Amino acid sequence: MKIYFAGSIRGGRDDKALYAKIISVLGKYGTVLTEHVGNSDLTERGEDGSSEDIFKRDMSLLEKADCIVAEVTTPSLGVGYELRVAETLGKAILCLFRESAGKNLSAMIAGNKKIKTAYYENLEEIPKILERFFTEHG
Ligand code: 6K6
Repeated sequence: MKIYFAGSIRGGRDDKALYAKIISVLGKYGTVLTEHVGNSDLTERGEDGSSEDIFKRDMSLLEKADCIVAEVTTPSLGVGYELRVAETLGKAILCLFRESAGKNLSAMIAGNKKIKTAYYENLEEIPKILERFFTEHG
């Protein structure tokens, strides 16, 4: 199973430690193609590499992926774009939204029947959510 993990970069790095933890749980189910999303050295300023190179590399990884798992609590244009591309490519899609953060999830995600959205409060709930998703899509 090739897993594309998506999380905010230029949209803001407040949840980067959480992304790293989710990526480590995802390792139980397959290869995470985008481990860099959890890298604590990546800042929202995005000075490493040209945007064009990043875009080309990520779109190619997304094509290779079997599914996409996105942490969507911190809103990110890039993650929203990746989700739409994943939908067009027919990939299985799981979004994770942390209700305890007090944010509002876009209706473009919450209202999309092609996207499974799991609402959670804390990290301890993630293993069960992933287990359910990969039992259905493994
Ligand atoms: C270096 C420093 C900051 O960013 C970088 C390199 N940038 C990226 N590297 C890899 N993937 C990226 C980068 N920027 C965006 N992405 C992709 O878009 C990731 O797959 C994320 O899921 C998503 C984040 O989008 P933004 O709009 O929050 O940046």
